[in-house]
Amino acid sequence: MTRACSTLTADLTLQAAADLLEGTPADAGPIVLLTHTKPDGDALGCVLALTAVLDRLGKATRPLLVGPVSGALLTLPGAADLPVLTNGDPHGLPEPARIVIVDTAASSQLGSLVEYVHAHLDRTLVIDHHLSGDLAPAHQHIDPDAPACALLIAQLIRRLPREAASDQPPVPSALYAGLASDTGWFRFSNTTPAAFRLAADLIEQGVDHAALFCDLEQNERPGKPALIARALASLRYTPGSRAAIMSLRLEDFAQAGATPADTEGIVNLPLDVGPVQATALLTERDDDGDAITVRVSFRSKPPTPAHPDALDVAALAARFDGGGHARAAGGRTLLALPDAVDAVYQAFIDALC
Ligand SMILES: [Mn+2]
Repeated sequence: MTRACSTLTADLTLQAAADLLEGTPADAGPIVLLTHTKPDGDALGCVLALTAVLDRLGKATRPLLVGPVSGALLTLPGAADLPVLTNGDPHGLPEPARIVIVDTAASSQLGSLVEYVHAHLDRTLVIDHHLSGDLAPAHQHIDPDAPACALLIAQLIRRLPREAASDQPPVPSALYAGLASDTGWFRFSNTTPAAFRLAADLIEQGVDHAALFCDLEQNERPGKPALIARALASLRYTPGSRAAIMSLRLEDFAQAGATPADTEGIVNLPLDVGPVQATALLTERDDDGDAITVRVSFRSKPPTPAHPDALDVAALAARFDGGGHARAAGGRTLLALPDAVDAVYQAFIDALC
């Protein structure tokens, strides 16, 4: 086990972060670009955009993703060229001049790269919009008000020299993918005026937003509708339909021809029902070691004039060995699925009374 080297973290402005990257000599080793495991659109888009502009500045870059990466995300222009570490084997990583980590500052989200990062914290720059990180890199720029890390990367790369051509492909579509995915395609409460302004800039730079939506969001596998049907068949409401619970057994996945990755978005479906304030989706998983575990995903609606008392599902997830955000959180339990459903039902009853 590599011991973490202790560093004093300097909070950088985006200009200082841009200067730090621009000033990294190409002959000192590569700039290694990393993000969290199972990258989403924001994580992958940021790595893609930053790699492209640093390449144009003549830097030696070494982007590296820890998979799996969804097939939909791999349709993003340039994404298929990014190396993906799938088997968790981090051997052969270079001695970096710089490590840049985007969209996370949490050791637990680095997968098999955690020791590599801990051994090089003295030359690591983190750009992130989450508050929950435990890494202590030499340099960081953390802005929890940013709707997506892509907004921070967009502002950083504008501060690089013109040769970085930060408005040229594949950068605009990569940043748009990040911004759109973290704001729920501009529907979530984190969709700020700055998010819309950046989206407008990126569309002016040539992003075909309708084509991106089609490739990223309308790209499910054929097993998905069968899995949705099984989840909806399990739907159970608490009294007054204020919360909804769905569950999927291992055999549901097998019979639908679906995988756990296909559950993406299913938890949101009952939120379409007016009185429903919160939802949970429980899924049986056998990829966590010997025992079958049950993953619990929670979602809740934001407060509205009609329903001012929104449910904080992070507090609910804490009852299931998990956590997250007020609107989206998750946990897990070793209870058998029917017992887990009852426990979540009771947790909703307790929280909504
Ligand atoms: Mn993000």
